[in-house]
Amino acid sequence: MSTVDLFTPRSRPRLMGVVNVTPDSFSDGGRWLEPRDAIAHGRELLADGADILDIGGESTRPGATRPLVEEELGRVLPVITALAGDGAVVSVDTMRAEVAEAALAAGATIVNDVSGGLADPRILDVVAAAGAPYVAMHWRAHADHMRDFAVYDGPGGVVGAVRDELAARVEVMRAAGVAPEQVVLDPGLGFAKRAEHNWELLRHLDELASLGYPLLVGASRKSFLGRLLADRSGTPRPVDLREHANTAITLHLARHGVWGVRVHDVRAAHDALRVMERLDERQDDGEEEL
Ligand code: PMM
Repeated sequence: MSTVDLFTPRSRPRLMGVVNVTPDSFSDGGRWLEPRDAIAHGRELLADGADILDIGGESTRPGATRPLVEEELGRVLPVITALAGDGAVVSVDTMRAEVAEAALAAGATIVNDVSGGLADPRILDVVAAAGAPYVAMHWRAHADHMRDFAVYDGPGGVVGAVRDELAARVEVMRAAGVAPEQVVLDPGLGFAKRAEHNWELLRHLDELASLGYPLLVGASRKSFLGRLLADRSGTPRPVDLREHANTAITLHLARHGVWGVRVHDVRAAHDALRVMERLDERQDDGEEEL
């Protein structure tokens, strides 16, 4: 997919495949820390049907401590350079202006900022100057204490709070010179959210879409799925056995017309979306055998 296709309407969401170049991400920490492994993994995700590769060098798992900026740069830049060099549409998953700027210079197309510009407001200047698509996620605090902020007791509950806080971020972005056409919003499942908050947000995507921006959602491998699928003793389903549940969520997101879905297992999501798309075509299916 070329950059120009990023915002053209299409019948299914774009698939953003996750490449975490970190030692400690909850979903796949340490598996792709070597640039060579991360690059090979990114290529696999492309072959599986990824439209975008999301390359990140900072773990946001609850309780994680932050890497130094030099560490983050050292992790992501070689991987971005190689995969963008292959022609992939790359997003950089970073909260830091310096990393976003270097990533764009290395060939990244999109800036995916889980803090929506709160962690490092200068990132908005970088995005505005580059004219780059900007994914702004709902966020309240860094990973080491975000659990303390998972409180949504206003009248609109979690959905109203996330909608209003994202709308406020959009105002700040626009004041910084970010064009509305650049913006994608994300409810930030699992970030200062408890399981019930995530389910509520997934049930009310329309209210978030009413802000008028494309939506990206990432549920893949998150702990609310592990909790849903816990065994009889209450032990959460392990991270790598949550994929079928995530596929169900991907289809739910597609039915609600989201712009993008952030996943680890691109093939599972891709295949499910192809089936959905085929069913929606309603054409004469000819003489195909069972
Ligand atoms: N989740 C994670 C990291 N980056 N970016 C966006 N836009 N949305 C998300 O939900 C999101 C993200 C954490 O998950 P990981 O450890 O699987 O990367």
